[in-house]
Amino acid sequence: GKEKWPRGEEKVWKDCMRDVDTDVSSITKSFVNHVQTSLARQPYNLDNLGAYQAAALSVRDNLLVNWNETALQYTRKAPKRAYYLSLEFLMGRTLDNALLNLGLKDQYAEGVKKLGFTMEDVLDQERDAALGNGGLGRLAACYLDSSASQELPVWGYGLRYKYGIFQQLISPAGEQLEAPDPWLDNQNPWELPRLDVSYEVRFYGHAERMNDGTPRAMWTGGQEVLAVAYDVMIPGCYTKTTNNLRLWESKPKRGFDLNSFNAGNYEAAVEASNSAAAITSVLYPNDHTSFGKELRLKQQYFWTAASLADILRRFKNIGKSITEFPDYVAIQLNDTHPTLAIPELMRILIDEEDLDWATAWKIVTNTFFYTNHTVLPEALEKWPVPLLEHLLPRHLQIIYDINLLFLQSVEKKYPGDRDRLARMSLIEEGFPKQVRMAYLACIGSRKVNGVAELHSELVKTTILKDFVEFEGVSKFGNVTNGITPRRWLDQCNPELSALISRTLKVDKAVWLKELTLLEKLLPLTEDAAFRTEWAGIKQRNKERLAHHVQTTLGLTINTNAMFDVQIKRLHEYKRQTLNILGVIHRYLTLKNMSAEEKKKVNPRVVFFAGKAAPAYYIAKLTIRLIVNVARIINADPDTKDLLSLYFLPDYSVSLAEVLIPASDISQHISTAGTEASGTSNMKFCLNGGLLLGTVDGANIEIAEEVGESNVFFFGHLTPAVEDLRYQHTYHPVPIEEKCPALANVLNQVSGGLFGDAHVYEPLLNTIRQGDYYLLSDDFDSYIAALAMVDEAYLDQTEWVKKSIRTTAKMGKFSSDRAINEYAESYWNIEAQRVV
Ligand code: F55
Repeated sequence: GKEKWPRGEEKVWKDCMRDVDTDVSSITKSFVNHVQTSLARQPYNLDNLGAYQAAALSVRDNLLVNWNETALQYTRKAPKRAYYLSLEFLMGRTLDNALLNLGLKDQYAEGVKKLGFTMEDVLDQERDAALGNGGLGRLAACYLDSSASQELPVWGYGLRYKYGIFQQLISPAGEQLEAPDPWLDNQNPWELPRLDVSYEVRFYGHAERMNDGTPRAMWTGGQEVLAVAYDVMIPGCYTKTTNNLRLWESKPKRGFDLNSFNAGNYEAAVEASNSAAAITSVLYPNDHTSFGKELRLKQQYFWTAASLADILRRFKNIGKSITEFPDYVAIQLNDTHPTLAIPELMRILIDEEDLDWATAWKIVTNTFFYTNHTVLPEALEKWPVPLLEHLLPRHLQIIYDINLLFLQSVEKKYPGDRDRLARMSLIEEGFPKQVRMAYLACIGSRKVNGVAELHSELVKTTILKDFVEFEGVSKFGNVTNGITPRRWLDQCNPELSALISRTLKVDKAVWLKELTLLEKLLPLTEDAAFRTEWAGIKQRNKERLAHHVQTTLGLTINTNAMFDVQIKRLHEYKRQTLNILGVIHRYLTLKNMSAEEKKKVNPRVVFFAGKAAPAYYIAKLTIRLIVNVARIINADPDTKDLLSLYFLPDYSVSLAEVLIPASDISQHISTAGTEASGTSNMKFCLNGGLLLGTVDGANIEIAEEVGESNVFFFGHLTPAVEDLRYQHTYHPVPIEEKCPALANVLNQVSGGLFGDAHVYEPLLNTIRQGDYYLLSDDFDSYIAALAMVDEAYLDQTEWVKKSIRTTAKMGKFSSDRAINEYAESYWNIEAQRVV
């Protein structure tokens, strides 16, 4: 570097600067050092948790070395950077991932062993960082891994929730219970508190326009809350690049209000301080519903305001004119949750930077990019105007101004089209009026994208149709989701990863970053010895899962069965109910079989896992039904060797890492047109599991890659859905007539075969009446598809070939491909080599 050392003797500094520890003896030294000093513990009574903490602290030191060099490089070169704003980052565990990305796993394993521990036990001590609900949050985590691995200058911004997604317990009756997730309780070695990096964020108060011919206003009064930064290191795979995820914590501006305290109003004083801390206390556990709660809106503004202030401060340090902001900064909005960043940047540019409206709007609309993750109407965020007016009066003014100018331009293009104006207005009429956040995100962004081809088409033809017509189709694109092969193959399936490296004779440092190289596995489908190795790994992964279930739940699982897995958030559109009704159908069929017939049946073990939003009654009933069906089926001597069923509680990233490599077949069976993409479908396929699914989301692109003969598709297609729903409403046909097999299953549940007959009526009625998600339309073809899976599984040679082909064709679904598409076609940023 050209910089002068700030003080002292340069040589002394330089001699003392450390690099990454790579040899076993430096590793054990650093480990023991942390035991002695950071942890202040005695070696003789160090337990696994202590060993994890020492290992983590020593790995963290290595990450920080790289992290500092990366930051220095970005500051020196001042390249254009991208920021990923997401209310959720579902990171899971860090230690294993960091060791693999640093290429130090073997060295640490050896070091830890010398000190009397096993790597497995040590890794198992770590709690998941579960700051997300599901796919949207995990996607953000995969994208951070890929950004660092591709050496792209990308930072994440989110909230440091004190409690992540709730812990799920299952009561004896089979009900979901929720407990808090105090993930920070035993210290978090992966974050660096930056108590010096903080911003004040205002709420409430009043906004007064200046009336001086400028668009400016003054926003004063109200509550001021402090945002404090915590930085999480994001190591790239086999690169020095280590990016940053900055999470904000809220705290009161002053400890508590001394005036109230002295006046004897202790409660009021503490209350103000509590209300500041409350902002980042808990992740909202709802996926696919927007609840309109004030605290949630506070979270959204708190986080967008702090992040933008931080981004602007960094931009100002490079000394460019504010009009060049979009040349240095791209901001990706992960769904509409950070949409307030749009009026917030307008507020800063106008009220603080004194720009005129047009200049400010041009900057804003060249800075932001918006990703939509769903077309389900109940998931589209809307905020009541009175709530916004109360909490963020200045932002409401700006939103109204944006709307006015926007509608004027619409009126100009379509004179007199009142319906269109009402449809496109940012404000939905009603009591109360509401702000349509997806529309605001759309008009305030440079580009808008969906997350799989079909979904992106649906965005253009349904929720944003008018906007496509008005703004032109080129603003609307697709970036098909991806997953990181580091966590979702190398980390979760080390045996398969090793087999691939050995077979391709390519180091994993290469193919993990160039995943299309997996295609070279294709010829090996014809190699019997390779197939045997492949099948052996799947078998051992099934045994690993069985062992996990045995030790955590005390249940014994038949590992000679086909493993059939559906793991995802519980939701009617994902149709776990279709799956459980299919299981019941199989059970009833088995009960009616002769001993002779049963001999031809291949045993099957069905796994479910997933959380339901705490207020989602029907989804919770589905869990209850699954648990109670499992209770009956697993205890039935007539069938238990051929069919068993498990609901694994408290689904998490770490549990997924054990389940996914063990799956023979996984289910992705949403009603066509409802699952934007899905990402676990990609994870299963990457691990050689076959896919049973509907023609929806990324399933379609997976089938395009592996060939339709290697997936099991069923069900109606998207264009039929609207029609079928119309039929349900205006020409309903009783289930008995339409689908006798389903009617029979429903009647068995109603009749009490699985206990508590009355309990399930509301769930069964969603199918009998309306059947919005079309279970009765797809049931017969679903059962037929399950039979085809059974049939295919009988020919193990052909099955293993399909499995190898599936893995070989997953290259497209690396999140490296996805993040490079964002970098090139959206953000216009370039890789930065850190040496
Ligand atoms: C969370 C909070 C709200 Cl308010 C709304 C939605 C969510 C959420 O978790 N959404 C979500 O996970 N969406 C999923 O995103 C994935 C990544 O793009 C898709 O693969 C998946 O299809 C979609 O449902």
